[in-house]
Amino acid sequence: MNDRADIVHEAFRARLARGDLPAASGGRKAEGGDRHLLAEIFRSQVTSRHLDRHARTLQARGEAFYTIGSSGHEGTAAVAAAFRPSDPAFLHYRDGAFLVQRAQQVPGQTPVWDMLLSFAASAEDPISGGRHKVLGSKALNVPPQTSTIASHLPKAVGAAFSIPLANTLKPEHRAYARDAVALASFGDASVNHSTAQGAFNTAGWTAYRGTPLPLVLVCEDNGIGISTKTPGGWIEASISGRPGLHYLTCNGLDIADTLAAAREAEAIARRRKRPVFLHMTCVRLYGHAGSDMQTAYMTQKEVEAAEANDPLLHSAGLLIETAGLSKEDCLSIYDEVDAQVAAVAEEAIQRPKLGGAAEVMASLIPPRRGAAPSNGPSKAEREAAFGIDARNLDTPQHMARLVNWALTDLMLEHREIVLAGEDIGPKGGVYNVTAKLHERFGPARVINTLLDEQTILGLSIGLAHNGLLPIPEIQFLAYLHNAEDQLRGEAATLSFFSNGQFTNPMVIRIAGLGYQRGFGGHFHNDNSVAVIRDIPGVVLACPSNGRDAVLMLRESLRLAREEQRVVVFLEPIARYMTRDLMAEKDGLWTFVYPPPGDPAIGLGEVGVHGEGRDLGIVTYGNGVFLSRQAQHDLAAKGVAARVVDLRWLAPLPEAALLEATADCDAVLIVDECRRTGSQSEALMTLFAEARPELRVARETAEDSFIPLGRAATATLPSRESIAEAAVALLGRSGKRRKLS
Ligand SMILES: Cc1ncc(C[n+]2csc(CCOP(=O)(O)OP(=O)(O)O)c2C)c(N)n1
Ligand SMILES: [Mg+2]
Repeated sequence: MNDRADIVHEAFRARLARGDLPAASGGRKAEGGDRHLLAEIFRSQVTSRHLDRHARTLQARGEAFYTIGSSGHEGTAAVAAAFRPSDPAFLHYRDGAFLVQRAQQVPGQTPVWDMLLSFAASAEDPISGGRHKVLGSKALNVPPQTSTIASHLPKAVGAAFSIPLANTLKPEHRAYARDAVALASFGDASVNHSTAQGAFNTAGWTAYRGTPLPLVLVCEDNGIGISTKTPGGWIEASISGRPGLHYLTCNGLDIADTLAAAREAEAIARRRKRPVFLHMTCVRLYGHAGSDMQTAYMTQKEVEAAEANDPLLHSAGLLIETAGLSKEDCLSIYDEVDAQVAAVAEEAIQRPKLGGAAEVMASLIPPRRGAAPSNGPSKAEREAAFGIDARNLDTPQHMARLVNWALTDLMLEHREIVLAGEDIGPKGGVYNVTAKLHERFGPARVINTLLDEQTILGLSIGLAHNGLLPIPEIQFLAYLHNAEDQLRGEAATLSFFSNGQFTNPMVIRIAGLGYQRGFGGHFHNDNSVAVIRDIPGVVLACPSNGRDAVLMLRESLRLAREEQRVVVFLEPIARYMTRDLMAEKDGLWTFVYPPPGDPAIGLGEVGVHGEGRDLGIVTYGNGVFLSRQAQHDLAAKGVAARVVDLRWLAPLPEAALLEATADCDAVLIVDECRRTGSQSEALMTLFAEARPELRVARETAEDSFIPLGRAATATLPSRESIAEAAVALLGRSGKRRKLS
């Protein structure tokens, strides 16, 4: 008998039978009226324990996958008991007991059955539909979390932030009660992660400024992260003095103490709207996960010391001492639940698994939701909001102003839209795109965030959970990388792992790409979007001009609002202020603002400029601008080209693109992003597969970062290089060449 789970199991029964129970911890005492609740908590703890044990057996039989247990952390059941099931809870992976206990608060729940289905990766698993072993439940307001530690903390801050905000903005799809509290739990080692630190900092910063934030952060301190020990006293030393965070501590082995501390935390968060850090000490039993051999990094004595502190023994001792239960009562609860879990497990493993790729992928794209029809902003509202700008609505403008106006109209039309980003407030953003919005809509809807991209996206995810419609801004494309996990690991996976039950629709505006004159270097002129393009389910939009930007932003907002999509809206910085295309003062890159109600540019619709059939130039962003110039130059050489503006980079508008180039003799792909990993690779493949006979070439940026100064565009496609590549593709004469 080597498995530590068996050892702990036998020890529990034997010690209970002998009455060899740990002494009372000396922590806070339960109130008289809590006896029944403590017994219920004990049952939840026992249930979670047996779920762990049977999951291990199932895994050994090849019937369960990825077991990471809650054993030792069962004190979380007492935390759950202090909150309402309507309080959103973003849970640590060791919170089985929390989930079981919360299920007691809602009629009709079957947590054992549900969790076993998840362990068995059954398609009937009610939370992930068989996609992962996650703790979660729609009915219990527990969104599933990915296994990336700490990545759920920024959105928990956002969810807490959304609660008072939603009281003001009253979004149509609001999910949380007026006085809800957001909860998030995590391990002690996770506290060190920069994502966690960022979330604590944001929570503290927010409270320090006096902004309400009903949030409880629960640190489950078992003293170790996989094999790396947390220095004794570290959590308290590093957290307890942080400004804005109310620090509380409790003994997670003592459910009376934990319940009392959790209630205190709940009261501070709910009544005073202050963030609380609840530090719960506990133990970890059976090692980190299924196959972990603890003795590689812990002494036998340490392992046994943790086991001797089995929380179930502590709870049994407490119940016997204070709640009138006998040893026999505790033992019979333990054995009865064991038998129940064993029986349910045998049934759960029989349930169907996910079939083919289509079933797996069914929740990558969230379901559509009903959204109240809107008549658009009223005339009076518009006049008030646009103010002096209204005079210019009929004169052509550059992209920065057109995007600003589109945002204005969208914010007038949809009260639930909230902007969030660095310097987007009174300054109006680095490029003035959000100018006057702060003044027009106030600081609640135009949030000047602190300087942390993870916070910006996490905040937005949390807002979206509560029905608000965030439009976060990342100041420069290169800085998305500081937070890409919030997009890739969090926002994009939520629908997938929750079988479409939880969503976080948003439109992330990012200023990016190259060609800025006299400014930048590689961070302000980053030219790769590979990291966005390959995320399943995410829409990537990239307008090339102001008119398209308006019409695509409206479509992006619709995709988020009605289809719950996560959209990245990439704005080419270099075109923000561009007015002219061919010659000075020609004004060809300015456009009259298309009023609300004009048909939007739908997802998958491409733009076509010109009718030339010799060559189709397929491009996007700045490439459209340069290709239009090259188109002009090529015409002078007798080459009739058309420029096809992709507009949408992910998913690629394949059908529309093939149609737009169907009668072209050749195709030149102009891609301003770095050759490796650029959209040109996908486009070359598309044409090779769809039209193998077609002559196709590409003109891309070099695999280089962008330098400063005069050489700023040296590695990028240019008007001249595009024309040259076109001529080379078509043959020296530049004349149309018949296909053989
Ligand atoms: C960002 C990230 N890095 C690494 C891992 C791998 N990993 C999973 S759990 C874990 C340790 C977490 O320890 P702690 O926060 O103390 O939680 P515990 O498992 O002890 O409850 C690590 C390193 C991960 N999941 N996510
Ligand atoms: Mg730990």
